[in-house]
Amino acid sequence: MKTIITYGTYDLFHYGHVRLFQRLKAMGDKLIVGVSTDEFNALKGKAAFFNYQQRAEMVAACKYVDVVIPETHWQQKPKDIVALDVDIFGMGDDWQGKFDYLGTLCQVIYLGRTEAISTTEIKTNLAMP
Ligand code: C2G
Repeated sequence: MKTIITYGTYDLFHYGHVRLFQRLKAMGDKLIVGVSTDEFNALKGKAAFFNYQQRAEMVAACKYVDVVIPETHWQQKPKDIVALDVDIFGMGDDWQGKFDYLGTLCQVIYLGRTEAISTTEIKTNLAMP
């Protein structure tokens, strides 16, 4: 059983997130997704449109996702990796290099972001007159 983990806010859940989950799940058997709580989002300087429960519900409904856990602080990743017996930690490559320190605990990979879609772009486009 190969277990993969990733973390994020996933506000205005979109196909860029889905394609990340699709590629991560294809690397193993079980995909765990840490969804940032509203409190942690505030620490990240992000204000999500949907609250944690709503974002977690949408991520959990994705067919590539097996388990959803709350992401409450930056330092939980090593504990999660050990406690959940994670083999691969994966993120989009806007995080390239930022989590290499986890390489002592599991394989660390960064996947190409899906072009031309982001929560910020959605919000900007919707706000345009
Ligand atoms: N992503 C992607 N393609 C996009 C948009 C996002 O692959 N077009 C990926 C990002 O690279 C990230 C994940 O989707 O791996 C979630 O992105 P966000 O919801 O923006 O999460 P972020 O603010 O990057 O928080 O501890 C890690 C943080 O919680 C990550």
